[in-house]
Amino acid sequence: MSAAEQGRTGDVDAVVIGTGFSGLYMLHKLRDELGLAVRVFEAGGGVGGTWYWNRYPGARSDSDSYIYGYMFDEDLWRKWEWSERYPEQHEIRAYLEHVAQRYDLKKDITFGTRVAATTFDEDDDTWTVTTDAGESVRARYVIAGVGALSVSNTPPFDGIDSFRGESYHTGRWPHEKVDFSGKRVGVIGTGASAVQAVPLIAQEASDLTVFQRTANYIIPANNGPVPDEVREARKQDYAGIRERIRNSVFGFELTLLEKGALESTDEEIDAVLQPRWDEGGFGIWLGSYVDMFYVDEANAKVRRFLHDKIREKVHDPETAELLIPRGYPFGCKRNPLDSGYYETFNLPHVHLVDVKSNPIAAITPSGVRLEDGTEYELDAIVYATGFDAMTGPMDRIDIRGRGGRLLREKWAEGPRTYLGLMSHGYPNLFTITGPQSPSVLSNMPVSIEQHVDFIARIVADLVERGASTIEPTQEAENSWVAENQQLAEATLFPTADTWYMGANIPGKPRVFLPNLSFVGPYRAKCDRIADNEYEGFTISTAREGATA
Ligand code: N01
Repeated sequence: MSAAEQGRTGDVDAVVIGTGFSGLYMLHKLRDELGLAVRVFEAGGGVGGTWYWNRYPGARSDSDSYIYGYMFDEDLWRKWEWSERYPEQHEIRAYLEHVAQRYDLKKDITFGTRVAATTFDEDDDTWTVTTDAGESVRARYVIAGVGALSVSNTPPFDGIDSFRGESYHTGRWPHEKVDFSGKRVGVIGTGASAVQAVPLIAQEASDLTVFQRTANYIIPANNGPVPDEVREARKQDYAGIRERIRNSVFGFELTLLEKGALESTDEEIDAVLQPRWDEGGFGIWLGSYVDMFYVDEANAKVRRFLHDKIREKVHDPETAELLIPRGYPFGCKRNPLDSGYYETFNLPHVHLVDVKSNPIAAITPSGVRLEDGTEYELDAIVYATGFDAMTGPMDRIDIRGRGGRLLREKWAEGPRTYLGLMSHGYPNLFTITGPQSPSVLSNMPVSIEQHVDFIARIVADLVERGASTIEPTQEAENSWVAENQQLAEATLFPTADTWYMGANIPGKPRVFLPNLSFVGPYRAKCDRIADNEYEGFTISTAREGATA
């Protein structure tokens, strides 16, 4: 019997959920490198995950394209050409389609099918995965590549179904082009999706009203074609780039400064931030002052620079003041990158409405009504209202582990995991870039590759040993949960109402969802744990019980 065949039970060895960056690479790794039988279920009609659903105007990644892709295959990385500094949605979809074809992945993917439930059978250490089409598949391993931002959030506004015009959510955009020409459009929300969509919607709409609850710190993207010599130099530096992003803080080629903002004069700060502002991208956020994440006084020094920039860009002083974020620190709410967002508010047909001081009371048949009774007549409403982040995609699956315990009940007060990878009581169930891993605080493809490689290493080791399950101990999980919160509480992140904190969903527990160990150190920690006989995990062989 081959190593791959040892300890197999079930219809397949592994079920993978989702075909975004995570699921596609996981399938390739388990099937083509480990020789396992794998089934993949995908709710969408094609590959792409997040990029399959988020088709709103302007949708593109905020990571530079040369590092927004897989780096496990040098030939794939070298040969794929991105057209601009940041890849647009349709190009990312084309890239993932190309990946699916290159590794012949589609034959093992069932599209248009959502995993509804998965239940662990303690008698034979397998999971039974059930789909919304009524199919059941038994597998030893289940790997959730369900994405961090895949459950869209539409606030339960009164009267929402009464609206007679068109309604859209950025995270569930139609496949055909939506034409806003000559229409009065309302956009609710001012997060990264709205910031990308608003300038383009404004080009078509006859009248655009943006309903803003919280102003965001928005940094220029500075998108455009990448000069040939820069592209060529990067092509020559595959190994260097790969090494640097794998060992970086956030998965980018950005390094935080040693000298803090607190020790710097305003002139010195301007001299540091201005080139980063001109360069565009996340340099101001993830490649400047580390103390701004920990000390509000340091953060205020960076905020001063950013507030001045908004006043420079927006002509109407009242609108500029409304667009200036207040009451929370820069960098602790995901700051969007902009391609003309602020300038859009200089157009006569674009209006900004503050729905913090005067919240939306209801959606009416003809538009939006605020609490003070003001009505906005609209032909279309765009809900750019975000996602039930990180835990939402796991919560909507009926996941039952040992003793039939529902994962969403176990996580009712916030996620409980070890390494953001597994949860005690749910053997052989892995989450790729799940809650309590660096995930959304990094350039996602880098963290996805690390998790997929790590999961594949674990599975290969289990197969090699003839082991049937791996599961974190209760103690290891408790310490990871505690460490996760301690790391967050040392920073200013918990002081902002963000989806990082679950604060965007009414009733969701206020817990910091990602992990602040940082990309390089987290990778090293995972490797050390595996080298150290999977410290914090219990590995069992079938019928014999615990062995390690
Ligand atoms: O969602 P969001 P998003 N009444 O949650 C507002 C990633 N992403 O889709 O801030 C009125 O950021 C809400 O207000 P507030 C990226 O990680 C990546 O824009 O909660 N308003 C907010 O303004 C990003 O962070 C890219 O006060 C309400 C907005 O809706 C994440 O996805 C591109 C409201 C939601 O903003 C989510 O971004 C796009 C209410 N009841 C997105 N409820 C890339 O570059 C909510 N809002 C890869």
